[in-house]
Amino acid sequence: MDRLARYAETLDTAAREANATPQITPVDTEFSVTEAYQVQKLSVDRRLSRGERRIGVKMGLTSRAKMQQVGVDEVAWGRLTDAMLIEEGSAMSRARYVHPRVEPEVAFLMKAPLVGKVTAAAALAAVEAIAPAMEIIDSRYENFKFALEDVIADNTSSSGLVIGSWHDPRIDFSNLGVILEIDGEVVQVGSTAAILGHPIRSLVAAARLVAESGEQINAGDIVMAGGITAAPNLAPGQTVRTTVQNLGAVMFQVE
Ligand code: 0L1
Ligand code: MG
Repeated sequence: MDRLARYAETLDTAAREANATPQITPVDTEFSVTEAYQVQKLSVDRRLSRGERRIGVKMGLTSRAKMQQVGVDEVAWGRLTDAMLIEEGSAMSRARYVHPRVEPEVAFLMKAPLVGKVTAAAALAAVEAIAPAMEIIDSRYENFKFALEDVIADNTSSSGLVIGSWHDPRIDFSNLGVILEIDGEVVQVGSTAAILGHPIRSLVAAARLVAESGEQINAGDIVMAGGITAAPNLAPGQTVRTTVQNLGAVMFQVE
């Protein structure tokens, strides 16, 4: 097994067993972003070979705050499978994750493919619907610490998603107020504008980045646009709710 396949196996096992693993970059100082995306694909391919189904992509590092935290000025993407879906209003098991956090987001449902360099207008024309959403991020690395290459290899920390009701995308969603509540207490407040200034820019970036890996966004795909606020830790017993102005609320429980 070559080194990239070894990393993919380690990260896949860490996710399956909910056990943290050391970062790659402190030891393999030559590990590149291109190789990291190859590891991500190899790792998600292992999931697909176990019967999981690809359902779309997630965008990460889409806010200035997140880019500064990781020390980058480029967004990253990850792959979503049906096993990551948490039904709206249901409970997720904390024990299945290493150290999960939650991000309020919006999600796009695609009605047409998007490939490579596209305009914002073309991206919007390919959107069937928009929904309030939350992503469960769960770095498989110890202490939730990583360099850019590490986090890309780790499917950009993606591990779960919850989607609310789909809405007609022909509304102005550039600057909608967002509230994240845990147990009825407001813990984060933000705006969809935190996603690259306008969430549609995240979809434009997704089309470009996914094409760089030789893939495309397909009709029927879900695209998670990116985190809107800081991501609080999740603990058993919590009720977590995100409300997006004009799009309504989405919630789940932690058990
Ligand atoms: O979805 C995100 O923006 C998170 C990307 C990875 C960084 C992190 O895990 O905080
Ligand atoms: Mg996210």
